[in-house]
Amino acid sequence: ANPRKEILTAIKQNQFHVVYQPVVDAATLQPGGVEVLMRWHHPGAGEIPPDAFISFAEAQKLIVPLTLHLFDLILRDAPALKKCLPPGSKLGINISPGHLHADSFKDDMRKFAASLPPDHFQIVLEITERDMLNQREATKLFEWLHLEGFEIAVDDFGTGHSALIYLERFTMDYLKIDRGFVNAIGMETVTSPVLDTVLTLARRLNMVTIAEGVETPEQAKWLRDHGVNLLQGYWISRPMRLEQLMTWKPDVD
Ligand code: G
Ligand code: G
Ligand code: G
Ligand code: MN
Ligand code: NA
Repeated sequence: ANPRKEILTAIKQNQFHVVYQPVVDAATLQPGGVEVLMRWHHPGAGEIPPDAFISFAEAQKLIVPLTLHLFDLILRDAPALKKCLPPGSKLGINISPGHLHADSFKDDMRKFAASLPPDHFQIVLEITERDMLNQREATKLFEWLHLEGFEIAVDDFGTGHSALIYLERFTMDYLKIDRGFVNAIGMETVTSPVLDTVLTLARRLNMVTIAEGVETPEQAKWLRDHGVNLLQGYWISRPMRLEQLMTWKPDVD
């Protein structure tokens, strides 16, 4: 089959769904919001990994319709999300560079935000470092996003596209520390000097830090003790379907 058509068909036939992964306060473990992650269950091929279908959609110039579909899926869930997430909850949404730089981007964001229940969610756009290469464009776009009330997170920080200079040049609200760093906690005899330095830097730049891929209580403790603000990962919760999220409670004693 024509793979381009597969994605369009999948949108029409409702083969995509979303899952939600809680992001919790490092000290209290209380949820502050969720990251929305897209899933594709193909009737023949089964689960298609998001890395694969996202980069494929990018290459086929289908990332805009796919992200608009993601927005629709979130909007469908919004009334239920409003019931289980308190006012001010963060809604983290991954935005691909192909969409960020599309002509329709601002309009798409405005429409999506206007369709959500009013004054309830704080949208956080998760953007990777490599998407900020065009400096002038990114500066203007980030200013616009902030004026419109969106927040910005640098996603996957430290995965190889890092240019520390971007952190200083752009105003971004959150730094999401890639799970590669988190994974290494406890494996080295002396603790992670690079991660320590990144955290100091983030603090100096007034960014809120989020650790991704937290899988063990030891990692959570190390991160909390080193001043990381928020935690996300399997130790707290796997990404969940809406129905599970509705009854999910942090496992605090
Ligand atoms: O969801 P997973 O758990 O496997 O994510 C794998 C990769 O796919 C991550 O880099 C994640 O950011 C990306 N991803 C998952 N859902 C979406 C989405 O809705 N939009 C974009 N652009 N990327 C997504
Ligand atoms: O690139 P991005 O950070 O958006 O992708 C988040 C990805 O990380 C998703 O694929 C999600 O399923 C995955 N993830 C979330 N928590 C954990 C974890 O604790 N361990 C691992 N290995 N992956 C995780
Ligand atoms: O769930 P598991 O048996 O892996 O938990 C090991 C320890 O970590 C237990 O003390 C459990 O209560 C704690 N734990 C696991 N997840 C959470 C969480 O999200 N919040 C808190 N406070 N403790 C947790
Ligand atoms: Mn992300
Ligand atoms: Na990430």
